[in-house]
Formats: sequence, structure tokens, C-alpha cells
Amino acid sequence: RADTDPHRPRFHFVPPSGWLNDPNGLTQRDGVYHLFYQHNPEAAVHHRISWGHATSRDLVHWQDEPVALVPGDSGPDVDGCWSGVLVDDGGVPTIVYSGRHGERELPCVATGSDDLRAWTKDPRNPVVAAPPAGLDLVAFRDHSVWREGGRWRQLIGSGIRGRGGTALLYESVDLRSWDYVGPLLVGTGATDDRSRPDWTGTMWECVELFGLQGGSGARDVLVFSAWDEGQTHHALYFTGEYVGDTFVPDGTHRLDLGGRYFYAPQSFTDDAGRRVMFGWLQEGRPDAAAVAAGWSGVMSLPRVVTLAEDGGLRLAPAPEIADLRRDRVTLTGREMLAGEPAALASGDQLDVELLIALEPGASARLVLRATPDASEETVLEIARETRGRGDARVRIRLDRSRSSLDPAADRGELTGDAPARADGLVHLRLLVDRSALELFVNGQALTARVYPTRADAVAVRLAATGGRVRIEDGAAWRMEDAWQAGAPDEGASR
Ligand code: DQQ
Repeated sequence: RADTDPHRPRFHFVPPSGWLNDPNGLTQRDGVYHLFYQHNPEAAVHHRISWGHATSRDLVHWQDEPVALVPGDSGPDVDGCWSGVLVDDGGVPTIVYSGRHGERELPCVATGSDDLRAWTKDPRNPVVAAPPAGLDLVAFRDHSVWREGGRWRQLIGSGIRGRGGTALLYESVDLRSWDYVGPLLVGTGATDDRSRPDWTGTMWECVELFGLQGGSGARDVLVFSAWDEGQTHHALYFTGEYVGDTFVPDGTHRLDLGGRYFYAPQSFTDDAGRRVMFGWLQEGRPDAAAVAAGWSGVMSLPRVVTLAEDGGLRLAPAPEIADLRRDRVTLTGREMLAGEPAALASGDQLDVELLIALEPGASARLVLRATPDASEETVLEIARETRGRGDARVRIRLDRSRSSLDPAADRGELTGDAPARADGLVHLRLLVDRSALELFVNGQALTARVYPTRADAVAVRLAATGGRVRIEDGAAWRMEDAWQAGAPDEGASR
């Protein structure tokens, strides 16, 4: 049923059927990449969540594995095995996840077989009996776990009423008995202006702490998803310094300008030493449409996260994704005349990479998933600011108001800023996979979903809307299905 849906991506990971949300337990073990994810195999609704599991040798082709963790018949996870992580406990693969019972989530532990297929829940679950006393907390779930100074440390996502989101710090010698240390950091979301694009929410879901080395030296990064009263807002990160039992932030940033369309990310360090991140691309069509289609939720492509000179993060699809490129069309040297859109590519599975010269103050309009008569089209507007060197930004706006003739599809606009490059050029990467769009402007991601109704909504066009626009370097490719039979991995089973 799901496979006949024209909105179902063909080179992004999607659940075999049913529901998918957060990526969990990301790891590379004996060379094999493991992607676990929040999953309801029964139906495309968020209910009695299990941990789905898939493996890959190349981050491109995936093989479905048996469901890894299922809610218990009774006990602390009777209502769901919510998000968590996988750590290597002296050779024993160990999952720390949030067991849900009624409205409550508490940390639980399970140990796995070497191939990560068979999991045994610890009889001592939940391993933390209750949230810390004396704090008026909004929620208590999701885990970031690491080894430090011969002990384990853990962050659990929460929110303090009247203050804001928080990450609560714990310590353990054995992953089974935990001491509460205190809040690593408390946000100010409860009192801040909620309309701010970097509003930090009243609760933090899926907190994650890691360090990165880059052009500007070493930095610590705290990633979380801003949540409020049952609403998912957006993924953010603080840069700063993790010292002792606290995190001292020096900047708040949007991880992706798509808001809830790139949510609950999780990352890991792979064998090549790269920080690789996945996020959940939520649906932008009504729940009933997803239920009728038989599936819901898309996993982002793997993104490599790096630290830039300005101290912020840059995101790029893992280079392996280029293995799916076919039928290259070179676009280098093309110049756009004002008001005359040039056709760049055609299809609903595409990769387009452009380095464009935009004069200061100039702007361009990139149209995707467009019909010939423009009755359906999704428009990316890019404008180069004229302001002085240091603080110059590239403004971006994704106009989805005509992305679908279906009145029920979400057509809200998505906006924000991307950093400027030292050479003034704008690097654009557009990955179009049916309803899934992943756009990168100078390393700033903007993820969205679009649901064109017409089969001829396939054109990609570029126009200059002010000033001169030239493609200094560029190409477009059709993208192959990742699920096609006969792919390199013995997997790629559907
Ligand atoms: N999804 C999980 C929670 C997490 C939320 C439940 C974020 O653990 O807080 O499926 O999308």
C-alpha cells in the first residue's frame, strides 16, 4: 500500500510501513551502521512505540532488521519504548531509553547481542525510580550518555515550570544505579518571547552533548528540540563550554530552518571520525492522510556536522549519497537574465548542486516541484545582503503557498539566514525526494515536506529577481532509488 504513494521518498529511509519518528541508538559496529528509530509497525500513528532497526554498510542502502525493542506486557515500558541511545559498555551493547507507563517516562536499560538484533531488558528497570525531588518539572525523558573520567554521565531532557527547558545531569558507575548531579543548564523559554525564531521552548526533547574540533578550535555543542505543551517546535543548539557539571553557552542557533520538519536529531561519531546526524522529517499532511497511505515519517539523509571558523555548525549530506547520482547535467557557466527563468532539471528524485555568484543586494528565485503552468510550485528565494563584510548574511525563504493544490497540505513559509562565504559566492545543495526536501545554503540546512498533486510537478528553474546571477559551478542529477534490488549491500530489500 505504502509503496504506491507518490509522496513516499525513494532514497530516504522510511519505515517499511506504519509510523516512524526520532532516530535512536545510532552507532557503527564492526563496520556496520545501525539506525534504530521510534516506530509503530501496526499503523501510521504515534502509539505504543517500539524501536525499529535498520542496518547499512554505506549510509545509502538500508536493510530492515527485526524490531529491536517492544513495549512490555506490563512494567515500566508497557506504553512505549521512547527515545534513547546505544553505548558500548565494555563490549556489551547497551541501550538506555525512556520507558513509558501511563503519562510517565523513566530511564530503562537493555543489553544486546553482538549483531544488535536480540535485546534483553534489565530486570532492575526503571533504573531511575523518579525524577529528582524538589523540582517542578514538565517532563523527564530522552538520554545522552557518555563515558568520562572512569564513570558514565547522562543527560535527561526536561523543563522547569516557570523557567524553561533543561538538561538534568546524572552519574553512574554501572549504567544501572544513577546519582543526580543537578541541571547542566536551564533555559529561559518560559519567560522569553515565543515568536523568536530561536525560542528555546519550555521543555527540551532529545538533548545531546558532544565536542567538536574545527577551524575555531574546540567547542562543546548542546543540541535539543524545543517543545511546549505537546507541540514540537524546532531543533536548536547552543555552542559553548562544558565545564565540570555545567554548560556555559555563548550562542543559540537554529540547527535547521525547517522547524518541525527536522526534529529530534541524534548524532554519533563514526569509524572515520565524522560526526553524523539524522533527524525526523515530520509529515505536513493531515494524520488521516498518513493513515490512509499506510506510513508516516521520513528519516533525514545522514548529515555530516562540522565546526566552522565563525564557531557555528555547518551541515552537509554525507558524501556517500552521491553514489545515487545518475545522468549528470552540467550547469556551469549559465547566466540568468532578470525575469527569465532557466530550466535546470526535471524530476521528483533529484540532486542539484550549485555555486552561484550573486552581486551584493542581488536575489535569485529557485523553483522546485513546479508544473509547466506554475499552478503548483515551491519557491526558494535567496537574497544576498548588502551590509558590511563581517555580519553579511544570506537571507532565505521557502515559499510553499503554492506547493500543493491539496488544501489540507501544510503550505506555511519557512525563513531564516545562512552565513555568507568569504568569497561571496552562494553554495546551494537541493535534494528533492518526492515529498521530502533537504536544502542547504552555505551549510545552513532548511528541510521541508511538500505534497504536489500533479504528476508533472517536476521542473526545477532558476531566475534572477534583482541583479545578476551566474552559475559559477553546478550540475544536476537524477537520484536512483536506494531500495532497488541488486544494490551493493545484500540489503536494499524493498
Ligand atoms: N519523541 C519520543 C520522545 C521524544 C519525542 C517519543 C521527540 O522520547 O521526546 O516517540 O520527538
